[in-house]
Amino acid sequence: MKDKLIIGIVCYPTYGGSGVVATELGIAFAEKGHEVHFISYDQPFRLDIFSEKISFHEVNIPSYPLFEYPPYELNLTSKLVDVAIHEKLDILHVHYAIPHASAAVNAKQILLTYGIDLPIITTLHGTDITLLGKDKSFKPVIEYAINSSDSVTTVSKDLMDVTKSNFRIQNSINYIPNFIDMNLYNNDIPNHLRSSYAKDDEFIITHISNFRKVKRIKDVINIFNNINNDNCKLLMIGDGPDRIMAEQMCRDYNISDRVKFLGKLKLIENLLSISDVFLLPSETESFGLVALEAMASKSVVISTNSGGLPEVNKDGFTGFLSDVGDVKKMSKDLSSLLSNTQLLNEMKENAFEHAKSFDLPKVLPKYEEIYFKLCKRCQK
Ligand code: GMT
Repeated sequence: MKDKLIIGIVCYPTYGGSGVVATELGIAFAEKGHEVHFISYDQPFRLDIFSEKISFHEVNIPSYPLFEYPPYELNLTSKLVDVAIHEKLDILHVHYAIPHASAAVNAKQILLTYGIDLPIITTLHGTDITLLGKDKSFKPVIEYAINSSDSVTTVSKDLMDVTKSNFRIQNSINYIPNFIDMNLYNNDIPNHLRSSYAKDDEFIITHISNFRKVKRIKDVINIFNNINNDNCKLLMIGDGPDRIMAEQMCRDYNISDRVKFLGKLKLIENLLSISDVFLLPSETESFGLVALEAMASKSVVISTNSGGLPEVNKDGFTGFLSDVGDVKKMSKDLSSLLSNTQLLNEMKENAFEHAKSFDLPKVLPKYEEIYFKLCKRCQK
């Protein structure tokens, strides 16, 4: 019986949680001896290691004068067929419903004509269901892709409920939470790093995102501006459409000297290790992987209570939860943390302890079990 698999992974290569989860899952499987093939239009941003067990297959999109819009999904489908045949994939794990899951189910149909039955696992990550899933122009495709996958997983219980209530789901859905590798969070704070952003007695507040509307960047700046405490710095990590607005707000509030916009950084563990409080006032968040990464770095999380966030951030224990847009309460929670060091330190430890329940070795077997159950060659 086969005990090492050949796994195909499709994900977005860009700065975002679904790409991070997919990449780290692939790396972890490669470390366990499985062969992993990443397929995307660019090298996933966290895929910066060399391993003989990992290959990357780039999807090329040729231009053709007739195409006003590049048919990426078709190029991806062809690439999936090609990789499945020539690399002899046992399973294909796609992250994000569109176009990945729909390309995968098409590829599966094509592969059947070659006598290959490739099992498809689709992991839903959030906005594919909560934002795009509500858009009528995508809905039938997403529904079909979910129902045609051999296995479907969601990253939170909340996302599972939302998926079931938004779509006519005929498949069973498994909940497998996102994870972190606690080994990466040793919490030794590099002194020089802290001192380059703040004085010894200053607090460091952080926010990390893609600065899209759903992240409510305005609330981040307002929360920081509202607190009556000059003894802190705000580090804004990431980039996206609302960055310019946020920078302007800081100029208008005259707080630019205390707010640093650092852009897209890859190795966030180091920066999070110097963070005291992490702000995530999102409109919706299926899980909030970045909140978990902050907690693993002993940062207290002030977030909204939307989506799957309450499954990660425990109100009054690892941080505080508020209704979306309740900037007043989030500012009050931040002020009370910064004025009570004992509470801050206690909650930091709680955050770290709670993060351990999402450690990689606890989650990896859940995916592995599905892989082996579906792998045809493993049953012989
Ligand atoms: O919104 C983002 O940060 C990007 C997005 C993605 O697709 O990469 O993140 C989603 O997937 C992450 C990994 O599962 C989750 O932790 C995020 O909560 C989720 N984002 C939203 O639901 C808005």
